[in-house]
Amino acid sequence: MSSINYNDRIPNNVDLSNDRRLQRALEKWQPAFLDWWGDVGPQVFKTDEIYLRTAISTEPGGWANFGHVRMPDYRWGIFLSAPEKDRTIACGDHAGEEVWQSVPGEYRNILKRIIVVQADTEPASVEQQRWLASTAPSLMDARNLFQVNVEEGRHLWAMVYLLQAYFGRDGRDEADELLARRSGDEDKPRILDAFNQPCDDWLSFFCFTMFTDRDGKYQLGSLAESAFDPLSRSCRFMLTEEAHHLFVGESGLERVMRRACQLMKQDSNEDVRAQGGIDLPTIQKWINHQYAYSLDLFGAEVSTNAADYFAAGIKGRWKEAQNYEDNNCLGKTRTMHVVEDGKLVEKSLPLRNCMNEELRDSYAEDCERVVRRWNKAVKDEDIHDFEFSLPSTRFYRRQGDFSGHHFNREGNLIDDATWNANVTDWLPTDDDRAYVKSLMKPVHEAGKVANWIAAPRRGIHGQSLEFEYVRT
Ligand code: BYC
Repeated sequence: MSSINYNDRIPNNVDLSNDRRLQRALEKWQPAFLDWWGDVGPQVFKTDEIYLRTAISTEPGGWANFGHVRMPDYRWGIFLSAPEKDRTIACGDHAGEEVWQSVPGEYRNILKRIIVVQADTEPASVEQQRWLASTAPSLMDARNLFQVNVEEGRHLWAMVYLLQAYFGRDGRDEADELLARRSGDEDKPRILDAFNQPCDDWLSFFCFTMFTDRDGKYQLGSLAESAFDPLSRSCRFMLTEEAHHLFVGESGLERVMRRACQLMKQDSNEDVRAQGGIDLPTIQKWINHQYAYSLDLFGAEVSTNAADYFAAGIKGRWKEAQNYEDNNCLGKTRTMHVVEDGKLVEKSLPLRNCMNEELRDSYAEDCERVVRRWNKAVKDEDIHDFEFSLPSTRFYRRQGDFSGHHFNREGNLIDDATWNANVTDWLPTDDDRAYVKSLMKPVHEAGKVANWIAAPRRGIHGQSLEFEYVRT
């Protein structure tokens, strides 16, 4: 099951050639996908050879092959992790029962909805990032961007396979719609807010891969616990690819931070901007912004949808089967902050209704771990009077229970006047954005790196920084 058939027009390990109907449907979708890629995928180095990894197996270790590929020739395929023997449902009312190999009628709509939402984010992010390579700070960074993009394309394939294989005509229609919506489009936007925001500077890209791709990690992790086994197996393999995306974000931001520290020391007034870098407080503002947008992607704090998904066994918590003893949670409660009569108060609520918040907690802890690593890097660079921190999960939210109110970075409820007096210290201003944009000049020469970012410590797959990551 784990070996991939590369002779098929669509590489796969799902025995596609034995399901002629599905194969035909996917082969019909394939040229539409390639047209979409040409229209709104990467618009720079479009047909040059990029040093990319391609999945060739789903075995842990040795699953990827590295080589130069023109992006339109990338072999996007359908790969599911090997089935887990005797896997049972991880959570909810059916916990312990055998997992589903087909879609139960009563859960068809919610499963389809979740798969469509997940699927929609994948092409959206490619669209958001389509011009970024024109200002890449190095060719290795351009290559990393393209690696992320082709794999988001493959994740779209993973979800489109599920839609077409398990949801009949509806699924085929949804697959077409996924290529029709556009990030930021007024009439046909992408489904979730964070995927309609522009991503047109590299600080935003690194924040996106650090924080928004990390939401992806947690959502995929929660779907990897799903009772619908083909969804679980798709997500398990997607998570393998996702790890590199998070590395791109975390290490990219760390390089911008290190460079800021180095430039601080070079300037007699510690003025990083005077030296053409991005100062630490500006980086913190970008972090505040993207973290808040990414927290929104977990849904409302108190959600009957989330309770229903958990009860059905469709979404679990992070590592549900491994980390939690009580996988039913009926009758359990948790304390949540809610705004009542203009005050922030604690309230005890049924745990099943708080499942979005449970997942958001796991995500926030993971982000905190990265912030600790960044602060260590700042100290390593001999700067001792600045520390990065994450704002409260209530800060600057536009979805969920806190979206109608203002909170400061510590999570205290504040009035409009206090918000207005401080917002320029907390979030990027137009001037900050214009400044960061002014630094976005391409460095498209092998081995060179822009002034505002430190060189990476290592190249990709054992190659040096001088390696020809993009062959024009
Ligand atoms: N924007 O009860 P709630 C990734 C809507 S990223 C707009 O909380 P639910 C990636 C919601 O639809 C991971 N609308 O809803 C990263 C609902 O509307 P309806 C993507 C929002 O269903 C980087 C209403 O508000 N994967 O992979 O519990 C690059 C009530 O909310 C938003 C998934 O998201 C929002 N942010 O929670 C590439 C997993 N939030 O139905 C890729 C699949 C909520 O009442 N999705 N709403 O009209 C889900 O599990 C859930 O749909 C959500 C929402 C967690 C997103």
